Amino acid sequence: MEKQGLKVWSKEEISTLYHKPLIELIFEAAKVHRKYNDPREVQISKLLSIKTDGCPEDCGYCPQAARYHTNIEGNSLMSVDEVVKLADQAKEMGSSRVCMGAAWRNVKDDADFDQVLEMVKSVNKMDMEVCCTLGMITENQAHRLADAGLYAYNHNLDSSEEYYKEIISTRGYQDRLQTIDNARKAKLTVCSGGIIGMGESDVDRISMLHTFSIMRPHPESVPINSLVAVEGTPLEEQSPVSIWDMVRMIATTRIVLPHSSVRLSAGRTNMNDEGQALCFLAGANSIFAGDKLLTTPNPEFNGDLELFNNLGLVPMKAYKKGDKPEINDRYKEKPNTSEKIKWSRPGHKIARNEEAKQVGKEKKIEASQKACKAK
Ligand code: SAM
Ligand code: DTB
Ligand code: SF4
Repeated sequence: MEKQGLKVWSKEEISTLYHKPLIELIFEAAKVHRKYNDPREVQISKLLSIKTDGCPEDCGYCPQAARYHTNIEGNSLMSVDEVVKLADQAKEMGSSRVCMGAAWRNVKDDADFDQVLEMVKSVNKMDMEVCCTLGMITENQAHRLADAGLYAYNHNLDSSEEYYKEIISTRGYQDRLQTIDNARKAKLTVCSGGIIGMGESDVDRISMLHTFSIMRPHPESVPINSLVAVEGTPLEEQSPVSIWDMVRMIATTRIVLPHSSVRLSAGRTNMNDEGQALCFLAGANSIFAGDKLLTTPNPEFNGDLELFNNLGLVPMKAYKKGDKPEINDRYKEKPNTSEKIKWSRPGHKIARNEEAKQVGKEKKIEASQKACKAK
């Protein structure tokens, strides 16, 4: 059965696919990949953490949640000039897309948002695809981002609706879906994916893919992250996912979402070149390049270059579909104040999040006592 030209997948069908012998699954995914993509092209994207750390949310995987004690360096919102400088360096190194991330729960209609809109406009003018990931956004905010020249909005579902409750208590899954919908209403392309290795089951991974598969249209981009377990976060003790799970997830995503760009995202420092080669064979269309993701390490650029050369991969150009957004200066207009959205806050207790928060509190007290003594 098809809906709007796309196959309607049942969870059982996705499960059958996911559990195929890996060698068969990779072959099938590679065939789909060749049908819709040039298999030699891989997009190089650059992540910029435009506002780091101090986030009010309790995402169990995230080193930027203020309540956990992690050793990352925070920064307030970057200047537009700094963003342009970094985007320019990334372009020199073959990046055709810049993804700007902010450690926010949701966007507020304030001077910081105005500054982000200027960043979007500036990077669009550099002929790079611009993506933002700023937390939850309203429809009006999505329109302003689109008018500033934003190409994609990233908002991950991260896991199944059921498992999401085990990871985050400060916001609900429905709000994630609402934000994706708001981005769609503004005709932004959607980037939404997930993380594997958080202790979820295969059923959760399949359920997340099913949620993407029933979206019309499918998300244009689907990042697959493997958890980077950071000390101080509730998930610090999770062991790394096996490369076979990563390849399996990428291959299944490629088949279920044949038109989407499947992004091999966080977790590459745990993968060798051969493992990554299998991910490209199974349909991965992009990587993040540069030695840092948002806050955690990523492979060195020269190593990636060597990998591209060895495999005969070439960096993909920006706006391959000829769909560069035009800038409309109405993005500078004041927000629509009649738009009142209340994002939810489930507030249930997640034991490991509570524990990490308590440790965080103790570490902060310890640090301030040390600072007092040193004076
Ligand atoms: N605050 C915004 C939000 O949560 O939507 C945007 C930034 S947030 C860091 C973007 C995404 O990074 C998350 O949805 C998650 O998928 C990914 N991420 C964060 N920490 C991660 C980790 N330790 N390992 C893998 N992916 C991670
Ligand atoms: C996505 O799915 N992965 C990227 C991007 N979208 C924003 C972020 C990965 C972050 C990994 C942890 C860190 O470096 O803080
Ligand atoms: Fe905040 Fe985003 Fe990190 Fe969650 S994932 S704590 S919302 S920065």
